[in-house]
Amino acid sequence: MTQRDSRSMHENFIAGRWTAGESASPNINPSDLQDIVGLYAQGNAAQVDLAVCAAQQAQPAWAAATAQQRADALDAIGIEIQARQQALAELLAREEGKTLPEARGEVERAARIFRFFAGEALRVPGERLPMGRPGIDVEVTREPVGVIGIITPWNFPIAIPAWKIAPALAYGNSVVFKPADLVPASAWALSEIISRAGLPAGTFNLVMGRGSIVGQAMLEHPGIQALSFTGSAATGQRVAQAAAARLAKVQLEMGGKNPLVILDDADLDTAVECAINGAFYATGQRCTASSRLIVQRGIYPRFIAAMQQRMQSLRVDHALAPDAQIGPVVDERQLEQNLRYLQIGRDEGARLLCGGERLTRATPGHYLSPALFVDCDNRQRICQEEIFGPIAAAIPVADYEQALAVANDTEYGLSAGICTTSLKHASHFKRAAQAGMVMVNCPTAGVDFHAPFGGRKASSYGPREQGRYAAEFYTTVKTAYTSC
Ligand code: UN1
Repeated sequence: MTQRDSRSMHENFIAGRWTAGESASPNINPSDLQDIVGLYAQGNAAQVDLAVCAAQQAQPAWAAATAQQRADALDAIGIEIQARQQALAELLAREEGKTLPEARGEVERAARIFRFFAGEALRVPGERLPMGRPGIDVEVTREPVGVIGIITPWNFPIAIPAWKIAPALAYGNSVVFKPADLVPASAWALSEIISRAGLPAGTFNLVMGRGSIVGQAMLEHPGIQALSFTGSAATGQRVAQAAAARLAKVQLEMGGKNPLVILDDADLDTAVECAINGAFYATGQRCTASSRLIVQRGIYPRFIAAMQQRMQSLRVDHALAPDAQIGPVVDERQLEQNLRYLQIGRDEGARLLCGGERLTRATPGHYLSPALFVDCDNRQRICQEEIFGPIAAAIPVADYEQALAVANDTEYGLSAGICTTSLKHASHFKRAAQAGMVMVNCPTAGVDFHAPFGGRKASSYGPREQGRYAAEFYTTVKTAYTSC
């Protein structure tokens, strides 16, 4: 299986045809560096150009298809993803290092997103306004934007592509899709399913390869009217600048430094579960991860003791091991970044209570035990900079007011959580947290596909993703006046 896969070449999909790249690169399993998931094409600027031209040519026919035809295509994609859930989950776990149950959940999410947007294709919003002037009818409709460039990160190899591609297609746009270079297998499998859904050739294009080559060519291509990007804040800035320079529409989802506030009156078990899940599941590699645990002093010693105990029982192992709870870090570079931040924390005087050690397992992989810094100060770099690994910082605070101030004292604003049994504090936090998403007695990570997703400050830029709010980015509004 491994041998066959490692030899098989996975090509780009351009203008309805599978097309070899300029070169190819191996996709390596972070749980077992000897396991090659497959060879994946590396595209170039010329292939981006071919894909954009094909997308431009195909888009009018796709926009002219009936809403029912678009809905049926998206539904068929969702149904096939669901039917192949186990195989797709194994592939995802193998290439990214998420545990199999987490991968299964992600694949299920991707399937449901396609099925949700199948319905949305039939519910494109529009309205007729009352006449402002006598005899002049006013209608507001939403039309496709045109060609959408989609650039996705490595941490959700199928769900994030799904939540950008599904609405793009539902609303009648065509797509040029570049998945993260580290995890092309799930993206390729998804593209293969889409390639058989009966879309006009060129409506959907896959160009795999490096951000600096394929991504850059997409940013600069005048034929792409809108760019949707999820990734680092630094790259997001470059995407925004390139989009602004040629007046393309842009939607950015970037980093987070999400606070989870734990008040004295919190249910301890709930608080520990939220913190463990939010900080360490998916190896902490989520922009919604709870990387700052802001804990009131009355519960602080009990909370820290319970965390330490829970952390010692967390099983870090091969993503496909039956009892693994936390998989490996995605690659060597990311592991080195985690180790660097562990050192930065120590140098800043934070106390590393437990974890943060490289682990060896039966197969060679990037294993790291989840780490908890305690007695932290929010001004420390480990409390301000996104680490994107299984590392959390606990910050003691005196009261709710201080907790809120510390929670908001960050350049990011994606997700903010609070564990409390006080309705007063929960209600106030929902209003006062400077974040796009607020979680009460639930982890900061893990969101629903039918609700808007996005943040404030340096976390997000442009319209929200997901749910019916996705229409804002993937359509453009037309106002029609008719004299009657
Ligand atoms: C989630 O927490 O369920 O890159 C989703 C990320 C986010 C998605 C988080 N865009 O981590």
